[in-house]
Amino acid sequence: MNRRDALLAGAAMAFGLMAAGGAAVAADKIVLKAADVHPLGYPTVEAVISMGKKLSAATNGKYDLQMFPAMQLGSEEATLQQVQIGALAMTRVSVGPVGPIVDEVNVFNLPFVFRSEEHMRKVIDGEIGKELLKKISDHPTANLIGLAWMDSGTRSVFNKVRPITKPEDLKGLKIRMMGNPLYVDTMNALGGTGVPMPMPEVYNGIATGVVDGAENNQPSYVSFNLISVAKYYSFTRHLMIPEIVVMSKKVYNSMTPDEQKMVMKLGFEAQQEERVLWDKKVGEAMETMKKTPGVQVNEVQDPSAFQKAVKPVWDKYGAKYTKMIERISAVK
Ligand code: BDP
Repeated sequence: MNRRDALLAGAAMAFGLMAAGGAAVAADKIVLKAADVHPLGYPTVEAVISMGKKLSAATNGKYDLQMFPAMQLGSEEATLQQVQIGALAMTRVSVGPVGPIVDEVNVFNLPFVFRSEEHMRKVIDGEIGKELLKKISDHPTANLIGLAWMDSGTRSVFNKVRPITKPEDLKGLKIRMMGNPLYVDTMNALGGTGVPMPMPEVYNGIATGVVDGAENNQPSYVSFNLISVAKYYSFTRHLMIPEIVVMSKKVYNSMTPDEQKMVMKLGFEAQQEERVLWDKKVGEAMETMKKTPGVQVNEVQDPSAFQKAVKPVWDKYGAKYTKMIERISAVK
């Protein structure tokens, strides 16, 4: 490369970086950086990697996706901020931390809003799912593009003190919740004390007794190794929070209209692929929970007692979502 070419390449690279941020331009290749708190092999991570491979193939190698898994880039709140400013191209997060940015999605964060996982999948695949992704993309200051929903099963409480069979058992227990006031209120309504804490701090938080436990789906309980610090896993099934893949608006806007269409299409395919991997992962996690010494898994006595307990949360947050809640319930 002569000096002029080198200068031009340097300028192109700088321009690319400025224009696209999280999309680093190397020669004629654009690397889209993506993040996830989960490790390689976890359904959400694999589905996004597969989406990247398809995008690369569809654009003759113009785009490549580089995944930073396992909290390498920090908490979901941190990666979301990086996507918002364009330092990262994509991140897969829970709807939890998106709620404080785009209020409309908080409807999915209401406890017991879905009847079953099947119901949840129908909702995210249908009109409502598309509409809420668009709300994220259309939000004037979020700087995010809603690409896809993913399945994250059902969340239940685990702790290191005792099995939870009824809401009263949560009394006096400090339970880590994701950083969204709605969740803290949910845990308080269920009878425990909700403590907001980013995921990277949870293992130590439980190990050192800052909190007594947390709540999550079975795969996360196992893969974040929380199973080794909190032995009682109780099926309270209080939250069913979909995951979401968001892209940086800055990066998206740097793509051609055809590429943008392609990304949206591949997003929906990733949504379908992830759930196949998800069902398998839940089965594996349940196996691990059964055979790990000391781990006790229990059903609660009366699931409706937990549903009744969260009425104050619905009173406080549900009103503004009345129409959307009706539409969600109407999905059969
Ligand atoms: C897991 C979600 C992940 C969240 C985590 C949490 O997949 O996005 O970060 O829960 O509780 O189920 O923070």
